[in-house]
Amino acid sequence: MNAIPQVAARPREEAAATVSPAARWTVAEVEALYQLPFMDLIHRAQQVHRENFDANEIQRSTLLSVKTGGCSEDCGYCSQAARYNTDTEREAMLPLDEVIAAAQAAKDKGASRFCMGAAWRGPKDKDLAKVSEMIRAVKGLGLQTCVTLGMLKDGQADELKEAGLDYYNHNLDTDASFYGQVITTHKHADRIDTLGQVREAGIKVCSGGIIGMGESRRNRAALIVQLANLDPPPESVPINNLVPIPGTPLANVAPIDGFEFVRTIAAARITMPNSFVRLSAGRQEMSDELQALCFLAGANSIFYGDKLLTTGNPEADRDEALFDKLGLRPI
Ligand code: SAM
Ligand code: DTB
Ligand code: SF4
Repeated sequence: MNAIPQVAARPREEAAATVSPAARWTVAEVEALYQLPFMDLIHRAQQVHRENFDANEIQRSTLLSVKTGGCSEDCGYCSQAARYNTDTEREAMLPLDEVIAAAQAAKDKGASRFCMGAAWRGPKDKDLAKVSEMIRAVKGLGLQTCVTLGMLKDGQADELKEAGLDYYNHNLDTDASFYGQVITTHKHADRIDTLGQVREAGIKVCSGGIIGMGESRRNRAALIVQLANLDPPPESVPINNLVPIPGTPLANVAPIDGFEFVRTIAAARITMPNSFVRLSAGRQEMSDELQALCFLAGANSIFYGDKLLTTGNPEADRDEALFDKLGLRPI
């Protein structure tokens, strides 16, 4: 008998009639997803995934840190916060030719998108002009472009759009009610504000979070709700597993159980059926089997290349071998 509990199965029409479009999912509904038997949850996530995507296709983005370290913010997980004593050295902005060379190499390896990150609270106007040059050049190579530069001020998103930016990454990172335990130098609401500016400018939104920072399951469910209820939801949803960085306040947090991480991917897939869900930081520490479970739960994007921003990522060869074993195709 096929008795999969149909929690959170509210039809869209009903949701639209009874709830404002900006509140499609409740925390209770997403918690109920987490509580499903694992097999039922994965089955449900696979169903949703297959209704909206080819389940054997994975999108690949390559990251480059174009301005590393020395950041004013106090994000408790981050190697690049100036105030923590980490192994990451502060570096000046990369010259344009180095960025172009890295983007070309990423394209040659098979990435479809190139994402440039800067360790800023937000860009100054003169920084933005340089990043805009980078975007123009990377776009010129035939790659999709993404940047992650922190909080934006009025007009800055328009400038990025004008330069040819496809995606802006800006993570909600964690539940609004847990945010203050991880970050105090800016607010969850500031992140939402920047996402609004990105949307207004007609740039696609990439926004997700970090799992395994000591948050509760309820916090995880609430983060998923806050992402899914963005109107519209982000096109791209990176789910990072905390990479513990010595010297940061979160260096010694107990790692999250792998199945709980997979459940989070499944919850993201079910609540954001049309979004690419990216299995993001933390892949280097995962077995091939755990990654395969994440793909089964609906992840259909990865960061590709041997480095994230400051930490390691699986070598491209290991990813190619995994794709071969699973019959996955890059898009
Ligand atoms: N400064 C910009 C900002 O905060 O949006 C852009 C760079 S910041 C490093 C981009 C994202 O990387 C963060 O929002 C966070 O989700 C992720 N991240 C940073 N350090 C991480 C870590 N140690 N483990 C997992 N994810 C991390
Ligand atoms: C995202 O969600 N994860 C990426 C990207 N967006 C910018 C960054 C992960 C950073 C992991 C830690 C590091 O390499 O410094
Ligand atoms: Fe700065 Fe971004 Fe790191 Fe926070 S996550 S310290 S804003 S680089």
